[in-house]
Amino acid sequence: MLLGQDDNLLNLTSAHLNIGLRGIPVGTCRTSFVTPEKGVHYCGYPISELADFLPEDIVYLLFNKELPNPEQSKEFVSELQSRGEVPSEINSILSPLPKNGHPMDWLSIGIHSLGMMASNNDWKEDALDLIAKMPRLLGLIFRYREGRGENIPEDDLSLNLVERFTNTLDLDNVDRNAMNKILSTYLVLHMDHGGGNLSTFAGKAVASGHATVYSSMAGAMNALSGPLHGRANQSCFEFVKKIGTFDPDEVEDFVRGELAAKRPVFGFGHAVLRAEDPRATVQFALGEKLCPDDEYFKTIRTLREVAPRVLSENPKISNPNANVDIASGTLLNYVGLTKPEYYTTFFGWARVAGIGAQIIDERVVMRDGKGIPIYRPKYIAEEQSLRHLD
Ligand code: HAX
Repeated sequence: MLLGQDDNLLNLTSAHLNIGLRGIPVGTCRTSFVTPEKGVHYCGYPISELADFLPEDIVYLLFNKELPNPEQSKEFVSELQSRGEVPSEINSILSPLPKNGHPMDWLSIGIHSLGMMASNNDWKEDALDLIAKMPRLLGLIFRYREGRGENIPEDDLSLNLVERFTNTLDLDNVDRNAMNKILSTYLVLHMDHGGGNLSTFAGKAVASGHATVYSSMAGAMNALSGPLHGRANQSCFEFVKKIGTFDPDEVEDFVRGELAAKRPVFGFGHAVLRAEDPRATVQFALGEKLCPDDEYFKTIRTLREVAPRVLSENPKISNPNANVDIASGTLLNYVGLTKPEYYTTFFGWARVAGIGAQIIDERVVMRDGKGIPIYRPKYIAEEQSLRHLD
């Protein structure tokens, strides 16, 4: 069945309905694209070439569509520092929130609250301000949620984004340099992933009605919090912990057991990629340098050898290789960020950059600066809803 004159041009049929818009083109994206072999590219650069950059440089890239030179990089770091102050009123909002609430719900409330206190009602100003305030907000969320609301260090605005977070968190007995390195890489790898992933799409859709960047981003974070989307990284590390061995035969038995029980083998497979995700490759290389003898790292090293072979036996599985989530939890855990329920908040922190840049593109750049109109996809009336027309 064709759906009408305009739809005819796109060869749309009823098979395209009620499938979550999968594969249906709805727009263009200026910040990133994903290819089956090399994964995500930011402004044309394959992600594998960007992994070691400072997160601030990649924010600059996503906003300006070119990498900064050393002077621009320095200036941009200072610009974000000057935007970083978080109003102290946020403390009394976060402190009474339910401690057993999911950190992603805290993050959404935190961003929304910042919007009420700090929005300038300007797309770019708000997007950059929010990026600059995220490290402190996230650090405060960790502290209040864990009952560590006393003696929080001042936000040191002379530090970079990642350092401001670890300074606020102020954990004892951790290697702060290793934590900063893992978080920097994590942020760069997760900042953007095309225009149609659920959280990015949701954020841009909310912004299309001219809600503020803060409200749009809170909506995006709610979308990201679902177990089928961003929260998969939490499940993935919980899965790795459950395996409890790095012996290849035992790991293979475990993988086969999960498949027989119709449970996913977390950390493997992808909707678009048809090779190992380069973001996984980068994190494995980092792990080999930092923590080759860590118990969980040994497990994922074995899993990386065993699972693709076992998953390949099922021809339905389009990509049996490792995805981005396989190693990130293991690395975060190794540097002292041991609670998987927080892992999606790091994902959210990173995505604020990509979603913010895409919101600006859609609001003030595209269509010769006119911006994209309010989102309004078409839904076809079902017979039931037409019943009273006759
Ligand atoms: N374990 C078990 N079954 C898997 C699988 C895996 N790792 N990967 C694919 N399959 C199954 C699918 O569930 C699907 O089964 P049905 O036909 O019964 O529905 C079939 O193989 C075909 O799937 P596909 O076309 O290869 O892949 P999809 O686009 O449907 O799914 C997923 C992609 C990532 C959701 C899937 O590979 C999966 O569930 N992986 C495990 C969970 C996981 O690691 N999630 C994190 C994803 C990270 C990410 O995308 N970041 O952006």
